[in-house]
Amino acid sequence: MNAIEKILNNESSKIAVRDQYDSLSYCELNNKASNLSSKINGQRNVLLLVQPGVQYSIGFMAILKAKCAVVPLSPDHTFREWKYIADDTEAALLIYDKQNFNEQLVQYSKKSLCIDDMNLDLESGPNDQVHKIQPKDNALILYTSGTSGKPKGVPLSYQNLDATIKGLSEAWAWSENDVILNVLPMHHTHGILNIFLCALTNSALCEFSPKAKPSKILDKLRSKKFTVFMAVPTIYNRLIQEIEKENYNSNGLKNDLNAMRLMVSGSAALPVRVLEKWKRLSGHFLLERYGMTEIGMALSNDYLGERVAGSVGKPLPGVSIRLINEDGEAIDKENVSGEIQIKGTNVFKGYLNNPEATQKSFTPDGWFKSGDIAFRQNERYFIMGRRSIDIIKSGGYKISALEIENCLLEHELISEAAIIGVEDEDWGEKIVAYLVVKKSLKDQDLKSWCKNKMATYKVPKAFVETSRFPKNAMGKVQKKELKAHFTKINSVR
Ligand code: MLC
Ligand code: AMP
Repeated sequence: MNAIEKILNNESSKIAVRDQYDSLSYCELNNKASNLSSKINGQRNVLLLVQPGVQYSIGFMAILKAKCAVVPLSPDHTFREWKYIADDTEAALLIYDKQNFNEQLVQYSKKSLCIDDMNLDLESGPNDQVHKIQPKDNALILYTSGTSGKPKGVPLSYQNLDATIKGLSEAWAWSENDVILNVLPMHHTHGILNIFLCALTNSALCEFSPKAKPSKILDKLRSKKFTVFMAVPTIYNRLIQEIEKENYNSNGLKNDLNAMRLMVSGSAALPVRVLEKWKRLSGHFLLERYGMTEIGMALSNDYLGERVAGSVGKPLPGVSIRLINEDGEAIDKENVSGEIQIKGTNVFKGYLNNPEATQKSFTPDGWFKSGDIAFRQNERYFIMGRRSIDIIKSGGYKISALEIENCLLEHELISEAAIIGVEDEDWGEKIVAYLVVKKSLKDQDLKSWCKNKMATYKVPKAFVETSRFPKNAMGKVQKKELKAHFTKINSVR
C-alpha cells in the first residue's frame, strides 16, 4: 500500500497529531479530513495557509482525500510571495486559519475556506470509504529557490513521497511507538516529509511546537515523552548555546535525553564542531542525512552502524547516486569531487510550468543534477559545497541571491545590487547585500522596505554600500571578491 494511502485509511484510536490546543486520533483526523474534503471536490491545487498543528494536519489530509494537490504556504511570507504561488499553481481554493487570515489573499483567491469556522465533527465523513490514490498523481507542490530568480514549483507525486517515506522508515527504524517533536516549518520537505508524513505513515505520534524557543525545545526533549527529533544545524547550535548559558548539569541532561532513540540533522551542512559539542553535552551522535525538495531524501548515515562526522552517509534504499566531473563523466574513484546526481522513484518528474528549467536539471539519461559537489570515501559521501554561488542556505532555508537582487532593484535609489552568503556561526550562511546607491540609505529603512516585499528570513542581515562592483571582462559581478571584502572589513571591526 502507498504510504499516503496508509495514512488516509488509518482508523485507529491511537493519537496521530497533537499541538498546544488539541490532539486527534487517526480515526478522528480521517473523519474530520473527510468532512472537509467534501467542500473541496473539483479543485485541482489547493493552497494551505494554516499554522503547523492539528488544523494543518486536517487541512492537508482533506486536500488529499479530495484528490487534489496540497500547496502549503508559509505564514512568514508576504502577499506578493503567496500571490506568485497562487498564480503559478492556478490554485482555485485557499484553506486558511484565523491566525493567518490575510484580507488581500482571501480577496485574491477565487474561493476560500476558514478551517476554524467549519463544523467538522459530523458523525462520519461523506468520503469515508476506502481511499485509493493514483501513484502518478501529484500529492504535493513545494516551492524552492533557483538560480534563475523566481522560486520554482516542485510537484511531488504519491509515488515520489512513498519512495522517500518507505526509504526513511526502513533506514531509521520508524515504528508506531515513536513520538516526534516537530519544531520545523510546514512548507518544506524536512517538516512535511521527514517528520509529519513519516510519523503518520508509521502510526506514530507527531507533536507540533512551531517556532519553539530553544529553552522550550529543551524542556520538551527532556520530558522523556519523545523518541525522535529532527532539526536543522542552526537549531542544534542554539540548543547548545542555551545549555551552556543555563549551565545544565551534563549528566542530568544525558539522562533526560536517553529516551530519545534518534536525533537527526539535515537541510544544511552540520559543522563537525556542533556535532561534537552536541555529542558531549547530550550523549547523542547526530545522524546527518542529505536531501532536496526535488528528490526527497537521498543519503543518510547509518542508524545502527557507524556514523561518520562530516559525512552525509550512503544512498538510502532505492536511491541511486553518482558523481559527475566537469566534463560530464561519471567518477568511479574515491576522494575525487564532482556533482551529485540522483535517480530513483523518489525523484520528481519536472518543475511546474517550467520545461526549460526541467530540461537543464536532468541529464539526457534521466539523472537529476543536484548542483551540490561531493566526494566519496569508504563508500560514504561528503558534501563540499554548491556549484552556484547564488544559492544560499541560511538556517536551513534555501535562498536565491537573484530573487533578492531583483527585488532590491525595484527600490528607486538602488542602481545595482549583489547578494552574497557569508559564513556565519548561527545561520550557516548569512545574507549580505552589496549596493550601489544613488543616495545613502539607512539599514533600518532598507530592512523595513524589504519586509514588505519578502519573508523576513530573506531580508539581508547587513548592507554594504559601494561605488562600484568588481566585475570580470564579461561584466559579471565577482561575488567571491565581495565575500573576501566582507570578511576583511569584519575582521578589522
Ligand atoms: C528566521 N530569520 C532568518 C531565518 N529564520 N534569517 C535568516 N535565515 C533564517 N533561516 C529571521 C527572522 O525572521 C528574524 O527577522 C530574525 O531572522 C531573527 O529570527 P529568530 O527569532 O532568531 O529566528 P527563528 O524564528 O527562531 O527561526 C530560526 C529557525 C528557522 C532556524 C528556527 O529559520 C527555521 O525553522 N529554519 C528551518 C528551515 C527548514 O525547515 N528548512 C528545510 C528546507 S527542506 P527580524 O528581522 O524579524 O528580526 C530541505 C531539504 C532537506 O532543505 O534536506 O531537508
Ligand atoms: P532545498 O532546496 O531547500 O530542499 O535544499 C536542498 C539543499 O540543502 C541541498 O541541495 C543541499 O545544498 C542542502 N543540504 C541538505 N542537506 C544537507 C546536508 N546534510 N549537508 C549539506 N547540505 C545539505
